[in-house]
Amino acid sequence: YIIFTDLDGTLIDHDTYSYEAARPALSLLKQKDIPLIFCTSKTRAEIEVYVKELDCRHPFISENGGGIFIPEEYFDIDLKFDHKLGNYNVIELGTSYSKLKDTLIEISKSSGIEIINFGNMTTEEVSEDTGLDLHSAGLAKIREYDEVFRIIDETEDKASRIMELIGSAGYNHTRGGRYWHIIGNNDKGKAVRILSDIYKQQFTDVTTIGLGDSMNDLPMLGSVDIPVLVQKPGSLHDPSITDPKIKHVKGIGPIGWNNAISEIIEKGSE
Ligand code: 2M8
Ligand code: MG
Ligand code: MG
Repeated sequence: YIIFTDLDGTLIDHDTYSYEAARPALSLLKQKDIPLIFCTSKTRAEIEVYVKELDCRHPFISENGGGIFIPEEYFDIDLKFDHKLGNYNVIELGTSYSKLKDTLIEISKSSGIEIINFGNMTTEEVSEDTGLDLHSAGLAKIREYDEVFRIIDETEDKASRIMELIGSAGYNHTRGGRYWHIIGNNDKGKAVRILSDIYKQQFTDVTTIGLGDSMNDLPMLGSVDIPVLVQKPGSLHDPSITDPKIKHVKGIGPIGWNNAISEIIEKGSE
């Protein structure tokens, strides 16, 4: 097995950002040496905190499939990548942050629809709005491939207008647990397929598992062998996700994560 997982609302709790409830399954993966690959809308700087804390030295995917970061010498095969950054070989699928941010601001101005985006929020404001502590909020602002925003006094009309304009500007959008995102020609699914193919070159027998909670996880869930959706606060599964192939597991965020992984891995090794 290899496991692709979303972070916010999936491995970590939507409100407390804690993964405590997933500890048992996390240890099981360590014990069995199963690669755990973070695939999130978080930034590289944010993900690196989890890489350290969980001592999870595997490749990871940042900002909704914008970048794939592969530790040097992780694979033995001859890897095709775009550039080196520190100890990573980077496969870049996303569009530069400054372009995305400028386009978004332009769209807001021309449409007269007010938005608030991470680039125009202070670290304090990001912290207040997300519940992240100040340090983590700072890391969330170090963006490379994805701008995060809210629509002020959002209505369905305003949202569809903004998304339409993002489309005509040649970009894409997605939605996480709290925010809208403007992204380039990337999504979590594309990145998952590329990285899965690399694993398959190195190891013959690879079954992929994917876990998520929100709409931005759909492309990832569509690109793995075993797709799992955890519950959102209120004990509901995202109602916009209806694909019958996706396993709906009981448990909010990390609780559902723990249930699903324990079940799949233990059953698989019987
Ligand atoms: C943003 O991502 C979440 C993911 O679901 C969202 O869209 O609501 C990202 O900007 C991420 O960098 C940040 O850590 C997170 C905090 O909730 O919000
Ligand atoms: Mg999420
Ligand atoms: Mg996410």
